[in-house]
Amino acid sequence: MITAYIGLGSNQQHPKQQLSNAIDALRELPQSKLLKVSSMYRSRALGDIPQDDYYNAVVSLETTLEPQVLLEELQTIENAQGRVRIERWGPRTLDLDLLLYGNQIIETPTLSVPHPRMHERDFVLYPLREISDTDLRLPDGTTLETLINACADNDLVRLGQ
Ligand code: ROI
Repeated sequence: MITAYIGLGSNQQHPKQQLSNAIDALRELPQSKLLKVSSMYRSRALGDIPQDDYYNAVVSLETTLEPQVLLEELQTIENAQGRVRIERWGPRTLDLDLLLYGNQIIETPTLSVPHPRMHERDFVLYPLREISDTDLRLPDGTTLETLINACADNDLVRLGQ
């Protein structure tokens, strides 16, 4: 069993509902058990394209799915919730990012774990801290606390569950 962390984000078509539907779908993943769900957070859109605020959350799950298979399952959920990828940094109905897969480093053409931009995203790091053990580290040994201290503030607001 591996513990994986998944980041959720949405800024289109009732974002809170999108996240809640995605969490329901994640509960149904094969060979997996959803462990924890963070609070929801609202954050300003990162990137150069002006767009609506995002809603973000992070979940942990225990799984025996291989990372590539887990990625495909996440993409299936994204597609089922009507994701249309218009432009790379543009608005999205649902984004599911595989942030961490145990302590593994994965580099394939379709998958990079740890997620290469998680360290600059307060909307990933704070919810991750909420649901992880205090000693969570990246595979290279960096602590989550170190990442949080170095991360630029982006007006993150923690909402209720
Ligand atoms: N900005 C925020 N705040 N949250 C996201 O989930 C998010 N996702 C993205 C981009 C467009 C980079 N900006 C984001 O893909």
